[in-house]
Amino acid sequence: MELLVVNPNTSGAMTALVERAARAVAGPGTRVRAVHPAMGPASIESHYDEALSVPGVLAEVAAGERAGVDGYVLACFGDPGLDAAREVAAGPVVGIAEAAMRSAMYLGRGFSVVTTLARTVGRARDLAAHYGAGRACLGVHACGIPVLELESDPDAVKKVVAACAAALEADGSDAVVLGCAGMAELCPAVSAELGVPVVDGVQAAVLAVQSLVTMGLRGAARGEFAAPPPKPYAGLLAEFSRE
Ligand code: 5HY
Repeated sequence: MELLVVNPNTSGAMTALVERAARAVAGPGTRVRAVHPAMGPASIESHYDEALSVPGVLAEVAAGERAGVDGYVLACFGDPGLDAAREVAAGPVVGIAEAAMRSAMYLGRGFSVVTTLARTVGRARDLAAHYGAGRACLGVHACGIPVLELESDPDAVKKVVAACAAALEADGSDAVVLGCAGMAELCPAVSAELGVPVVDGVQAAVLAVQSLVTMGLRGAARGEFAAPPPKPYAGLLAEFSRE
């Protein structure tokens, strides 16, 4: 099978990072490619960033459909454009926030999320409620590191570990969900420090999609997630017109 990991921001370094993390857990018969759009925000840290990342996500999914990709991972913790991507993709599409939260719910009564900037905490809370994980999500916290500094900040692991330890203490939770694709490679060091399950959404999502494809399950194709009705799009979005 071929899986496409879409990094919704335009950072080549983060795309390479999520590809490494994804390939580290993909099965022997699974080919994984990671891509990012040619258009959109360098990182996603606001509702504005997220809204403007969606056309790029949908352009990459459309390219994946032309290439016959079997399944998709949206590698941004806001799961931007997830529902729209499910309308245009034949195969399953899984967002890293949803996959991480569902995985954490297997591991205990409750989990904490540690994301990047405080302003993204609300979005993570909304997603937990949206995915039916509201009761298990005992708290959402920020480590205060901007997305693109996760790789360059020499103290990133120390800061993320401290934020996770404080979250576990404050929430009384059993596990931690890392709230950014850019934290994927920090996961082993953080879990070694904390001694509790630490979930990386990139790997959780790759394994979820791989399982769905292995079971022969494709995305819902009728009703709410049927292909979008054909219509013309104008201006900058003309390429999204559907016949
Ligand atoms: C992410 N932003 O995973 C989110 C993290 C966040 O560019 N990739 C991003 O802070 O919401």
